[in-house]
Amino acid sequence: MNMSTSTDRLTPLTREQLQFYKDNGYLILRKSASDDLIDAFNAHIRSIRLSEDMPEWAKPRRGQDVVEDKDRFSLRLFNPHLHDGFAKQMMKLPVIRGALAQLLGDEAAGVQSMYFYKEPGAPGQAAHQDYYYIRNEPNSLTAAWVAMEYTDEENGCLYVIPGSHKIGILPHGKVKNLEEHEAWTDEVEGVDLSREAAVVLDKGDILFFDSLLIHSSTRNRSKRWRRSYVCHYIRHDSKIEREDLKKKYSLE
Ligand SMILES: O=C(O)CCC(=O)C(=O)O
Repeated sequence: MNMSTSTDRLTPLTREQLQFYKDNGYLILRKSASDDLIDAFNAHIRSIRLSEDMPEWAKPRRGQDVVEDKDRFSLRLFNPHLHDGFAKQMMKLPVIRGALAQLLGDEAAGVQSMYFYKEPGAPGQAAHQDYYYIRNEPNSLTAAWVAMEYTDEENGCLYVIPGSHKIGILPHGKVKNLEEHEAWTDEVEGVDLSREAAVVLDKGDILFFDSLLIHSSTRNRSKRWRRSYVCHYIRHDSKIEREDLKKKYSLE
């Protein structure tokens, strides 16, 4: 990938924020995407899901037609940036590009995107480290989790263990609490999860986190959705193992 190290990108992070990220493995940039932009993207995804001939990539369940109308606004869209221009532009937000370049020391490239509806009643994801799922060398994997609406403990916000990115990669096993978490993922083992702290975000806030940070989310116990757009990035010169995520998207 031919990527110049351009100097015209944003540098949104202060020295204090960079130090906070180094110490804690995560960082919140408040109100970093405008309400207008978030509303437009939510409406765009909604229109894709409302379409009578919904493309295969956008379906809540691959290979299955939508049976009930409420299913149109459920689960997630996996890797919409591969198929949809708006989703790709949201992956490339200048503030994200700039922050990642500061965090990683060089230009980042996008490798994965997920738009979550997390509808009322939907389970969360058990505690894990993203590097367990997305191996890359040298490891520079970083997430940008954009709140597409207000998210708190009630509608299934993210929880993190501050500083846990310093422990290194840990073994993962079967999910323990199936009441709370999806069964198809794995759960980190040998960690005191009582240290997890809720990350309450407003619409347009962006949470950046390290691939070794232990994080999870809880079931949505509210009557609201918990929409989020979560993209994963690596430094442009890191190499990724998974075939399905091999395509790197320049953020320029
Ligand atoms: O948003 C969530 O509920 C889980 C997302 C997550 O754990 C991840 O993207 O790694």
